Amino acid sequence: NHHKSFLLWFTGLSGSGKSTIANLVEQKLHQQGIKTYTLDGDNIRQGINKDLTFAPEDRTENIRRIAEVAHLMVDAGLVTLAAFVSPYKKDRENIRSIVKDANFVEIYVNTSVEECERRDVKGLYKKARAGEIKNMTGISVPYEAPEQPDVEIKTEEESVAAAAQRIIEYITPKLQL
Ligand code: GGZ
Repeated sequence: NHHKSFLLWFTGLSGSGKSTIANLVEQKLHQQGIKTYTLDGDNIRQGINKDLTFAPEDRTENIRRIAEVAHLMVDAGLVTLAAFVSPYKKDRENIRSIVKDANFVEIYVNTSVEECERRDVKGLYKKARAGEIKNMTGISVPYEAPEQPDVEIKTEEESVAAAAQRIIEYITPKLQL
């Protein structure tokens, strides 16, 4: 039952599919008897980070705190999943230095802004276009795409099931102590 622990970090635009894929990966890990925890906007931005906005400097602090929490979880032996827009390259490099490099897996959920806007699950893109939301990633502030992610998922070409399976295949050999 002993295995290495990891931080699986999902980055991508709002509505790209990060949480959906992370949730399926988590389910598959559970089926292998692996204990996990998933950090996402729902349990972080309403809790420890409820003082933070979407201004660039607050996003940096958001990611830093999440990385520190994830570090503790990885130390405790959990395979930790994190799904955050995390739009800035510097912030993602900082995660790698907080959690040990060998324990960090960067997963780029690459869905075009056109497709995210078409899906607009939460109506945020519409609000951003109407000027009701400032600092909307992909619309009014940039998303800095990873250049060398460990895994890249193109959701417009690959199903959620196939993407989750590919992530499992990537990490399975790394789980052995
Ligand atoms: C981006 C926003 C914004 C703005 C609210 N820009 O699809 P969602 O709803 O569930 O995921 C998005 C989430 C982004 O929070 P993160 O903590 O992941 O962002 S970051 O890593 O950049 O700190 C979206 C919602 O919050 N949301 N306003 N302006 N996403």
